[in-house]
Amino acid sequence: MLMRIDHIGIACHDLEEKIALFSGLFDLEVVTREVNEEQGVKEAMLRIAGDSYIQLLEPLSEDSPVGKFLAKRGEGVHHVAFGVPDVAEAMEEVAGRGARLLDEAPRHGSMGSSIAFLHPKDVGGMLTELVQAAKPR
Ligand code: V0V
Ligand code: CO
Repeated sequence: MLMRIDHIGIACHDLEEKIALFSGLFDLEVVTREVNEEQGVKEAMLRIAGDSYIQLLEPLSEDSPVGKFLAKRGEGVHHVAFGVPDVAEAMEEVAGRGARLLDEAPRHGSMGSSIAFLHPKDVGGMLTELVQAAKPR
C-alpha cells in the first residue's frame, strides 16, 4: 500500500526562518510555497530527492491543527506522509483494518495532491498522512 515517504511535516512559528535554516543546512531547493486555508497552514515543500520532501508548516491561526500542536508540543516533527497509488482505496483499506480516518473523503494537499490523515493514536503515536500525488501533465 505504501510506496515511499512523500514528506516529513515540521511545525514551526516562522516559515521563512525555517526555510532559511533547512535549505542552508542541507542545500534543499524550495519547490513550492502555498497557503491551504482548509488545513489552516502556510507551507513550503523543500525537495530532498525525487518525490521526497520536507514540508515546513506555519499555522494560519492558533486553533488550527498546527497552531494547537505548537502550543502543546512546540516546534518539531508534526506528521509523516506516505505516497500511495490511490488515496481513496488506501483510506478504505486502513479503515477496514481499524485505524480512524480524520477525513471522510480525500482533501486538497500540496502541489495538487489528494490527501487524508489517520489518527495518531491508531498509528503508534504518529500523525500519518496518505498522499496521492497529482498526475504529471
Ligand atoms: C495531536 N496528537 C498528536 C499530534 N497531534 N500526536 C502525534 N502527532 C501529532 N501531530 C495527540 C495529542 O497529543 C493527543 O494525545 C491526541 O493526539 C488528540 O489530540 P488533541 O490535542 O486532543 O486534538 P487536536 O484537536 O489537536 O487534533 C489532533 C488531530 C488534528 C491529529 C486530530 O491535528 C488533525 O485533524 N490533524 C489532521 C490535519 C492536519 O494536521 N493538517 C495540517 C497539515 P493525548 O494528549 O490525548 O495523549 S496540512 C498538510 O500536511 C498538507 C496540506 C499537505 O501535506 O499537503
Ligand atoms: Co503534509
